[in-house]
Amino acid sequence: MRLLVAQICALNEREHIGDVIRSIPREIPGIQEVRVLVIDDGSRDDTGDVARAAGADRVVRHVNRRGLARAFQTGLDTALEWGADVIVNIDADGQYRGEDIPALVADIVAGRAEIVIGDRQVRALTHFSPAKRSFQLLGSRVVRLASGLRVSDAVSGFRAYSQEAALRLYVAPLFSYTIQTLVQAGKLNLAVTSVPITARETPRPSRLQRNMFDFMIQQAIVLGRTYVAYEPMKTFLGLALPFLLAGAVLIGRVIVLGLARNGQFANVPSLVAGSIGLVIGLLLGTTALIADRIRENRRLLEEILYRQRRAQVPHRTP
Ligand SMILES: Nc1nc2c(ncn2[C@@H]2O[C@H](COP(=O)(O)OP(=O)(O)O)[C@@H](O)[C@H]2O)c(=O)[nH]1
Ligand SMILES: [Mg+2]
Repeated sequence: MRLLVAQICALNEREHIGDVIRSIPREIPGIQEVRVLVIDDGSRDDTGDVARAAGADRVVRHVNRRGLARAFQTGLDTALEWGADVIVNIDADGQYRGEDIPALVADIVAGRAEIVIGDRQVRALTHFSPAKRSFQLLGSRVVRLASGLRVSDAVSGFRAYSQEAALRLYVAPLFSYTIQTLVQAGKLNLAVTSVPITARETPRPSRLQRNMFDFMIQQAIVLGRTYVAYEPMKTFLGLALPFLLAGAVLIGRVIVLGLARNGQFANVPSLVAGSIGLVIGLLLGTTALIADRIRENRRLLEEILYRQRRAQVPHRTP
């Protein structure tokens, strides 16, 4: 493959980004050229200058902070403009080792995968508190259910994407890209594998999460929104069904009791509750139909976006 782009999304990372950039190998088996791309998300410090001095080939700057998800998409767009065959995302805080990149991209270079997740082996990460470890493992389990993928470390920021995967993915400007991209990859049937990597301790305060609880809520919102966009029928019919069933049972009860009393229909509370259940169920059912049409629309838009981006990529590998 011709070009590997290592992209680094950074927010106020002057202290660590230089070391990260210097740790990225410029020669990787199966790759002709390695370039480093930094997306500086409106840092208040001199992250961009430090990155350039450390050897970054390009620093794209958002004048204002637009968030990690948006920065990630800016990175993919820029790397594709360069004609990247493989895009590696690595964090600016030194949590991941540039030295692990050759192992990370091996499956993509060999044509065995379209996305490779660097698996931090969370179970054995002693610098994570037991609570953080449990929540991360639980989160990955939920992402496995939602995406249908066998991923063991869903929020790892150390990943590699093939050009095809980068062309197919579209990251909405929500909280973060990690879970969105996995749900999309699962629903778009991209080939995802994991390789074990080393994760270092990063003592500086997180730029992304205020605290663990906030992080979980934000990620749950991202997961919910992305899942509904791809599985509207399952979601809304799943919600409608209990209401329809409860409504039918309650109204059935009124009718059966009424018939047993020779047509004297009495049970008003059941009748009211049953009717409300049926109405809510029907509304959710209608929502399912409309959302399913919107899903179809999204499919077409994704295909248009894919073809348009593909047409703009220079030097495509056959
Ligand atoms: N562009 C951009 N990057 C961010 C933002 N928040 C975090 N990052 C970067 O995303 C990576 C992961 O953030 P980090 O603070 O290490 O998150 P944590 O590892 O989950 O605590 C680092 O490279 C950060 O510089 C943001 O709002 N915008
Ligand atoms: Mg970090």
